[in-house]
Amino acid sequence: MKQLLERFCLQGQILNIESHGNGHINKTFLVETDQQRYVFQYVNHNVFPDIEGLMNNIRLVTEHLLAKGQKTLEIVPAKDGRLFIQDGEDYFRGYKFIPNCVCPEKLESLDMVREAARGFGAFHQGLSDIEVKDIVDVIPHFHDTKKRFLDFKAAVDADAKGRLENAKAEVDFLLSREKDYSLLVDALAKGEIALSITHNDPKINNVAFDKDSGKFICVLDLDTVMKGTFLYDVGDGLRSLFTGDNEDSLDLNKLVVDLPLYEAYIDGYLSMMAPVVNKKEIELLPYSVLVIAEELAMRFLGDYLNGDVYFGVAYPRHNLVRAKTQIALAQNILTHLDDLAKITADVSKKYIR
Ligand code: ADP
Ligand code: GN1
Ligand code: MG
Repeated sequence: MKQLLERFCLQGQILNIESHGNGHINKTFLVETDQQRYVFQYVNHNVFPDIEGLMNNIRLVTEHLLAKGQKTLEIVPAKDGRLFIQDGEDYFRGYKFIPNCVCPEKLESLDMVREAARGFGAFHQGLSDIEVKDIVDVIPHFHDTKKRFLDFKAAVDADAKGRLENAKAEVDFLLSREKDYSLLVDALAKGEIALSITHNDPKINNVAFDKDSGKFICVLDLDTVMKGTFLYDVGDGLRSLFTGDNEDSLDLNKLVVDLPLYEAYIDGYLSMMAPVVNKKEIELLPYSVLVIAEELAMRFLGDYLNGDVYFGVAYPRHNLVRAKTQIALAQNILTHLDDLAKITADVSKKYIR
């Protein structure tokens, strides 16, 4: 790795290299010189076939934020000016280390929820005027829920592994909700909501918080930035907070929509994004969580039916269990849509006049 590092523009002499963080996708290292600290990563080429496009997306997004004086990841270029280097099968890139930060794996408080949402709100707000046409889709159709539904139906029809009989109720539920799947996609296509930049992995461990103050510093892990509506991220961010540690759990009773958590997230988010959100987007906020939960349920269940080809599994029914969790969450949200709409309306009155 030292030889690879020599090919980057680093300040000072390398003193130490060690493994860093808990990411599941990339291999991350902390590199220390006598003057600076850096984070270097082997980018997962299996998940991301177009590393050039991916790094160019990150360059465009981070330059846009930096030009506005916002904190963000900062790429360390190679000496030949490229944004990464390729070494055989490996793709290697670096960022400046963000000092004094923590990226929590677990939710600790509602203040943390509010701060994480503020972080994503600041990210979206900063990017609300970027030229979206230059951003490539590193995973095409990622949140195209209508396409996800077609893929899901194809998996049901094929029943390639004879597993359909284990998942009848879940399949029926997802087939019955077809009308939800066009809510975000059609609003985008009609121009009722803005096409902008989404992060697409808005989990709490992708937010850097200041170790001392607990305030957000910036959003990390920009590999999946693509075009879309911010509602994808709000929906997915809330979805992941609601399922928390239970994404793989059989105890569906634990899965209730936590209204104070929803309020804290929407409050944090709109405190940053209120100047750029429109009425339709506000109306769709509660539905965004529903749609993303249903979409992920279709992805898990489709993968179960296909024989677990996308998501790694620890046992044969793992993806079925995961799908059940998302379905339980979606069903819970369906019974709380009025509460969520009321909270959203009340919070938005604070920020939008
Ligand atoms: P993955 O895609 O594998 O999740 P991430 O880009 O999220 O990879 O990085 C993994 C972890 O490394 C993060 O959760 C964070 O703890 C740490 N990390 C990544 N980039 C930086 C950085 N620039 N400064 C400090 N820590 C970082
Ligand atoms: C995958 O591996 P992780 O947690 O970063 C998936 C997300 C899902 C999530 C569900 C590129 O993300 O879309 O929401 O699993 N990422 C990709 O746990 O497919
Ligand atoms: Mg990460």
